[in-house]
Amino acid sequence: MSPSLGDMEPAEAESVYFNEYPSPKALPKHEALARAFIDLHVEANRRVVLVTSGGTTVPLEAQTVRFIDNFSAGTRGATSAEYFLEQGYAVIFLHRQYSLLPYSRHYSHSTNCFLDFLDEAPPSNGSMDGSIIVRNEYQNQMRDVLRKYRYAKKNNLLLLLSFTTVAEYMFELRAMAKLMNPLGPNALFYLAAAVSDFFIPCSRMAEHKIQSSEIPANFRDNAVDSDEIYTGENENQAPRNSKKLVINLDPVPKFLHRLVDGWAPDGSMIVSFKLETDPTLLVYKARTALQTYAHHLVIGNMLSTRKWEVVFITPDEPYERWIRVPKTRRSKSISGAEDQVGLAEITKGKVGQANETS
Ligand code: 9Z3
Repeated sequence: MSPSLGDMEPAEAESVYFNEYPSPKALPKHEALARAFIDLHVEANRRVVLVTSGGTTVPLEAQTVRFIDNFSAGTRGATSAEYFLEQGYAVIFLHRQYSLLPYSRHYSHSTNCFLDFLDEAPPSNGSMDGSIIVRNEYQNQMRDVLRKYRYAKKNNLLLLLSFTTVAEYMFELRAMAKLMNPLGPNALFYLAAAVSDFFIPCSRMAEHKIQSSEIPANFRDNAVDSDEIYTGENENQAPRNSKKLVINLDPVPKFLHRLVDGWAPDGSMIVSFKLETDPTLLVYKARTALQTYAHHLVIGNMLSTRKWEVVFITPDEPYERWIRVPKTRRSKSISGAEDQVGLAEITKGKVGQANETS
């Protein structure tokens, strides 16, 4: 049996993993865009942050009908990107396709349909139809968001790049980190994306849609009748005619090692997130991650309270610091878009600020 990627040295796991997958089709275009973006900001001596956001998918079939998804709407990433822009960073926003984006997040996935923000003005100059305008109650907030969005666009401060699968995410992360090398200490990595821990290697993935009902024998290759169907096993071990689906996943190599030791520029700052549901594990897991990968900051959050509290785990004092949004500030914005713990602290290069409690 060949060794699992999880048992290999990080550098070996890297070469095995990246050799197994074809590089994403969009990668050359993303690299060209990122290179131009980074050159511009190196020239301006501006700090650049790579914000990753949203969940990765794990396809069950090469021609994918079914996939496993990781929880994340992209609120943390999109909100934090706005804070980074406010603090003068240029932002590469590497996000799950169709997840929340900076600025448009206030309207795109809000409790209102975007049409609810609009109105028709009374017709003028003899016209039958009035212009479409923003409703009165949304004018101020929308003007503010629009100005910030326009400013970021006009000054080329925000680059949007998307991924879907965990493999695409890995290729993009590696490519972006390497391209960011000329930034040196002006580079920051803020890894809020919810990255799957398990995947099916290409070599063991079913090509076609996994069948749940009987397929006549003359349509099947090497099929064995059984009550179970296996995916992630070798093709000839996998009965194609069955009732139960058994999925066999491998661990995704821990690429944070490679980011810290190989891909990211010397002197850059690396911030990762740790998501848990069991409160007794959160601090332990976040601290273990920090010790294992030896980066700069792990931000721990619980699924149920992630919008109101996070814990910063640092290698130096204070080691553990909780930041909580007081109950009175937990309201939704006028658009209905939810806000999150304001991680302005990180964007200022500080850990902890006004709304913290311990
Ligand atoms: C997070 O923990 C993010 O804060 C959330 C944000 C995904 C909870 P939303 O997008 O949610 O605002 O809905 N991200 C990191 C999750 C993750 O996959 N971390 C890995 C782990 O926990 C380490 S890289 O093992």
